[in-house]
Formats: sequence, C-alpha cells, structure tokens
Amino acid sequence: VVVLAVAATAVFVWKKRRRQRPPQLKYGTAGFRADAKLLWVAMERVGILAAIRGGGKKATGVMVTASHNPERDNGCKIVDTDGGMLAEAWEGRAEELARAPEAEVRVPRCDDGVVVVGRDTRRHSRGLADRVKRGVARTGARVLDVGVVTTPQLHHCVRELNEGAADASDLFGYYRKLVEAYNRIVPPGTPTVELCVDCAGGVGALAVEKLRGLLNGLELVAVNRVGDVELNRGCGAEFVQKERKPPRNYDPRRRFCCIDGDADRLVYCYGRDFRVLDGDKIAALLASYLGEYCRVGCVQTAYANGASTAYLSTRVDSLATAKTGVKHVHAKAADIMDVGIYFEPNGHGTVLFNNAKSPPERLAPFASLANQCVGDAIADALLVEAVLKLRNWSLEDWDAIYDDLPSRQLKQKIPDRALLVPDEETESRLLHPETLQLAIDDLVSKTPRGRAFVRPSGTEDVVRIYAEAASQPDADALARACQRAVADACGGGGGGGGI
Ligand code: G16
Repeated sequence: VVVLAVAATAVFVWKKRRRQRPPQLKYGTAGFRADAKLLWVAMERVGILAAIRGGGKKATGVMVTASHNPERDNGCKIVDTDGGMLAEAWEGRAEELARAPEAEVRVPRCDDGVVVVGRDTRRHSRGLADRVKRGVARTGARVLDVGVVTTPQLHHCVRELNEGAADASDLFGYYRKLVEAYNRIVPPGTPTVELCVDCAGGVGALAVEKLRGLLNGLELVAVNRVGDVELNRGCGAEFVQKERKPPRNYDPRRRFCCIDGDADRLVYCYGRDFRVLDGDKIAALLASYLGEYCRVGCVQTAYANGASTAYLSTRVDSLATAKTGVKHVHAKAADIMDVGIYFEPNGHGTVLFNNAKSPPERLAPFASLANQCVGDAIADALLVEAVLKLRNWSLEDWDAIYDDLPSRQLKQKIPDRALLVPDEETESRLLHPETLQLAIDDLVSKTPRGRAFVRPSGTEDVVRIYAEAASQPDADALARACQRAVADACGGGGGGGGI
C-alpha cells in the first residue's frame, strides 16, 4: 500500500510539473510534431486554440497524426474555418498556448463553436485526441468526434459543416462525392484496371475498402493495411519517394501507388527496374490534360526536379515557386489562373478550381473530385486514373512525358537545427551560417548541371539535403558532400545518411 501511495504521488507530482512547464514545442511545417510522450499538454491547448479560432460561431478541426513520421511520433494538424490549414498568423498563438504554464492559460467561452476531432491509427492517437477534446470542453464549444479518418477527410468535414451540411453520418458525403464525380468522368462498361494502394500500414486502407466495387473500371486493393506492417516503415509514399526502393509487399506485375500514414500524399511506382512517378509527374499529367480546356497555373517547391520545371514551364500559363509546406503552395495556387495545381515531389498536392462556380462543363466533375482544402491521396489517385483512362495511357506512357534529372535526398541530424536559417522566399538558400552556404555554392559549381540546397525539416529533427546533377553518381556525390558540409558546420550528431 505504501509503495502504491508513493508511486501515485510521484505520478501526480510529475503530471503537475508537466502542466507547469510544458515542453517548448515549435509549430512546424504542418503543426506540432514530436515524440508522442511530449504532446500531452500541447494537445489540450490545441483543443482550446481550435475552439478560439472558430470564434464561438464556426467549425474548426484537429487531426491527431504525425503523418509520414515513425509510429513513435505523433502530432496535430489544425484545420481552419475554410477547411484549409490553420492561418499562419495563428501559428505563433498556438505555440504560445502550447508552451504556457497552466497558471497562465486563459480560457475564453466559445459556447456555440464546434471542433471536429479526428485521429490516425497510431496507438497513442486515441489518448491524445481525448486530450484535445478535454481542451475544447474547457471552452464550452462542442466536440464532433469523427474517429479514425484520413487527414483530408477531416478537412472536408470542417468545410462542409461551415457550408451548412447537416448530416455527419457518412463523413458529410465524402465518399459519395468522390464516387459520383469519378463515375461522371469514367463511364460504366470501361474495362477494369486493378490498382494496389500501399497504405503504409495506416488509415488510408479504411478509405480504400469503402470505395471497393463502386468505381467504373477501377478496382482498388489495399496493400499494407493497419497491422500488416509497422506504420510508414519500409512502405508508403515517403519511403518510396525518398529511398526510391519498392515498398513491402510490392509486386511488379501489378499496378501500384503508395500513400502515407494519414493519406494526404500519393506517388505511383511500377516495373521490375522500379520507376517512381512522384508528385512532379502527377502535376505534369494533370496540368497537361486540364490545360487543354482552361488556363492552368502550377506551384512547385525547391524540391521539384529540374526536368519537371522545364516541362511545365512550356506547358502551363503560370509557374511559381513557394516554400515547402502545403500551406505555402496552396496559398499561391489559390491565386493563379482558372485552375491552380500544386504537388510537392513527396506527393502532397491537389488541383484548385479557382473559378469553382463556373468551371468549363467538361471539367465540372474534376472540380468535385479534387479536394479543395488540402492534398488528398485517395482523390488524387482517382484523378490520375481518370486522366490515364481519358488519354488511354499506360504508366509507361505517362512516365515518358519527361525524364527526371538524377537526384538524391539525404538527411543529417545535428544538435540544433534552428542554427540553419533559410531564405523566406523558397527556402533554397541559407542566410545563416553563411560559410555553409558558401561551401554548398562551391560544391555545386564543380558539379555538371549541379543544384543543391539544405534546409531544416519542419516535421522531423533533421536537416534535409537535396542534390541533382547530370548523372546519378554526381548527384549522390554532391548530396554526400553537402551532408558532410552540414555536419562540419553544425556538428553532426550521427543519425545521418539513410534517406
Ligand atoms: C508535411 C507537409 C508537407 C511537407 C512535409 C515535409 O507533410 O504537409 O507539405 O512537404 O511535411 O516537410 P519538412 O520537409 O518540413 O519535414 P506530412 O505528410 O508529413 O504531413
């Protein structure tokens, strides 16, 4: 009894301390993301923040997920009232609230607000979602718990709720909308193609199962479902796009695409010599088709392969570059031409119909199919399949539209990645440390058709390194040399290499 009492007191004291001195988390590329153990206080504060953001009138959302990160990590994506990512102006406020000692937290009343709460399949996601709900409850706002969903589904729910949809029973018509739109593009009787979807061991498999048997000429098969594999390990969009290796349970005789742990990224792959069709190629496919009917603009990041930029620059009406992160590319794509397309090479992207009220008739179903809030791997796979059918193209035909320049991505762990300060415009040059940028410039100047940059990740505790060159050995050598330069300048903490 004494031992139990001491243990209970110790836990009580530890929890109290944790609330008094929460971890000083940073709001990253897509929200808070860290080892799940560090997130218990932050999640409650995120619930409070989401309710405040709704202003006591509108719905907002919180998705508990660490997306492509390993199983041990978790995090949250906060969904704004328009269904998009939280407005950047609010990120500082979220950070302040997450870091504040409990005694300094002021909780306003938000009685008529609604916060939609969803979660991925990680084992700690349910407990962390409960903490979000507790935070929402402190404000008096209502929680709408949609359970285990993909991130894009949660975005969709928030948007629909604020546009007046009343019935949450089928995720506010998420599946109905996809099926109706796809089947308007692809008529019944079209020969059936099977598409294996590598679900990275995550929630996407549930969505894939729901769509089985409903799509004209397309049979989806979920591979790497929850429990089949460890989440995001050796499978999924991040692994395949960065490592350029086949995912677990890959079969070169079958048509394959790969999504990530919360189903907002998509890449395709095929063949025995394992070719990857990444976000750049998806953008190129969709832009070339949609561009036949309307004015199209594209937004890329510094990670875009140089060959894709060259391809798009002669085929679209406007081509822009933004910083890494959906929030940046989405904002720019919403502002260009009739149709704004953004895809990061890692497969995160969508097609925005900027004159949504009057898309050309032929494109109306595309406007319903493409998620207007955020990248959606499932919706994007249907877009790709629809266009391939309309063009009567195989994956090989699609792949042949341009040849990627050889490239390599690495990551390097350093003691403090905040030491690296990239430029505000595209994050492709370091403002600090200047000596490191000069060293990279020197390495690039000695490499035929070389291009390279390094930037601190906003989702993992690493520095990302990107290099491309005229040949694969040159791209590999340039990436490795930049990695060494980072370690030399900032003190490599081991854990480099890999992807
Ligand atoms: C998130 C963002 C993406 C971004 C990726 C990597 O993806 O939503 O836009 O490209 O992180 O960011 P970083 O290079 O800063 O780590 P996800 O799928 O992990 O949510």
